[in-house]
Amino acid sequence: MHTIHVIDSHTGGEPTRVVIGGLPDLGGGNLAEQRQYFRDHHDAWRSAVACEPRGSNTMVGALLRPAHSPGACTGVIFFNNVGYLGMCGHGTIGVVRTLAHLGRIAPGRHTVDTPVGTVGVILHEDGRVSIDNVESYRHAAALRIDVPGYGSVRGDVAWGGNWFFITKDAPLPLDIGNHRELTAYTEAIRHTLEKAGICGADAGEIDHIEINAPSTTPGIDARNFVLCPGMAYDRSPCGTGTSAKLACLAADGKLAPCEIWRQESILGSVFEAHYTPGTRGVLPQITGIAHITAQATLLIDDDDPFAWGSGA
Ligand code: PYC
Repeated sequence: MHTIHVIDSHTGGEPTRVVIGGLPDLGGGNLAEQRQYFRDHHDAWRSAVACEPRGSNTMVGALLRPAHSPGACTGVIFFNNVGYLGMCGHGTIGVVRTLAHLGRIAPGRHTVDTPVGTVGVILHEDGRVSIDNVESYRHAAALRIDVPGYGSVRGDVAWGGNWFFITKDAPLPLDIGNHRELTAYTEAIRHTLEKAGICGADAGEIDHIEINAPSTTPGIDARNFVLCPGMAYDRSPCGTGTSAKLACLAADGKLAPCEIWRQESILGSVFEAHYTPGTRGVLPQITGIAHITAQATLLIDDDDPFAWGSGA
């Protein structure tokens, strides 16, 4: 029987499972190299943690690793039911809240190493967490694609720690009751991009599709629906998706530096965001809150036919 120690939380409704012990060693190297080693040699452990029957297509795992850069409070590798993420905004908020729950960090400023760079975080006294995300930028503006069954869709390609296609074009209102139709639509966009060979910089796969439209909620700027790589929608406003959106707003001159942008998710949970100018794009800061939901030991019994996860 193998045992894995985890702490679960959710950020605006989106789960994060922080792995605090029990996974095999990933050797040395930076976080990107360790993520590659995880993928090449120990991928079964990813699916044991994130896939059914212990996880689901909404689960984001966060494997804690020793800090790599001087002064960082931890390193982290994010993964899900189908693979690995560069960065994860809601997940970082979950990691910081988990470290506070474990008594490993106090309120104040810290840094966290990820495979796509070191991010600054602030744990506020009231439990909210701010992330100084990696530099985010727009790669392509006002791209038009012809999506079978839906017609012409216009959107931007932007980096926010993951690659996003962001469109305002929505076939239906962004209401939770429409989540099946919105999932089908965003899946069709993803397949169209794949078929057309449309990528981010360095052939980066665009594996997040975001519909972002003005919100009808007073005091909120926009509502989004984000399709994640495992084909589940993000219950949170998506930290990396909000960062990519800020980069597009800044590039269009529609949001000034330090101006607050309130982004709500399809569930109505909210991240507050702003940016300062970067060299290539913007340096976003995203603020949200996570709540701890469980502290558990996962058991992996080799006699169980689904011990290492089932499906995707
Ligand atoms: O918050 O960045 C995020 C995120 C990515 C995938 C799910 N959530």
